[in-house]
Amino acid sequence: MITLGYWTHRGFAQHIRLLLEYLEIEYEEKLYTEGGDEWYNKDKKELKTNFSNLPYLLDGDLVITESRVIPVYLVKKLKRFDLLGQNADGSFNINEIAVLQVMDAAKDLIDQLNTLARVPSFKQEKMKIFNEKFLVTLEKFKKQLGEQDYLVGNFTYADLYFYNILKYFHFFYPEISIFTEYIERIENIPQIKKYLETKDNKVYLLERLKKIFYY
Ligand SMILES: N[C@@H](CCC(=O)N[C@@H](CS)C(=O)NCC(=O)O)C(=O)O
Repeated sequence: MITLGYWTHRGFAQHIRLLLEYLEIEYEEKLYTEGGDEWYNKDKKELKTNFSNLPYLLDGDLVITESRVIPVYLVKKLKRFDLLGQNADGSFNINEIAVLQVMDAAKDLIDQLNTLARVPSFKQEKMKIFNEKFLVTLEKFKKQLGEQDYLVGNFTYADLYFYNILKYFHFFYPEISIFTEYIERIENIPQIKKYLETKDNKVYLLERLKKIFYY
């Protein structure tokens, strides 16, 4: 059985949860209470890896950390190379590079949001910040998406990563409709739909963000 360890919120694990659901992999979650001792004083020390962190994934004796690496392991394990942008047999396809580019650009975007939304003046200045900081990057993603259904054409794990970031944007900017059709498309993927209807928003509330951000 696969175990995903993380805090009781979305954070760096949500796209992995979505991928596990998408791939219909049986898994259990080890949820840590933030500020609790169990992670820092016990499991973090005991995890058999040089890079002990949250999230982690356990698969038998294998311990994998790093939130953008865990998805690679999962899709390789299931030989769903298409989800990496590769050809179905795992051979090189230029889309593989596009997936990595999109992942890096998306990481920069969420890091930026994460930083700026913690500034006390964020609430007052959020529209100015949106126009000055985020719009230009979001426009790039819009261009990347173009008329395609997904970011590199076919569905890849980068879509789940980017989708999760869009949900954060939606949280901070509910008045702005961005990537609405794209979000709907992802939320209508049967496995994702089922997850959203059953598990999502029960434990991993975005509402929690209100406590840590100046919002
Ligand atoms: N580069 C790592 C960063 C992981 C990270 O910063 N995890 C945060 C939660 S978002 C944490 O609380 N880690 C627990 C720890 O530092 O022990 C990744 O992407 O997985």
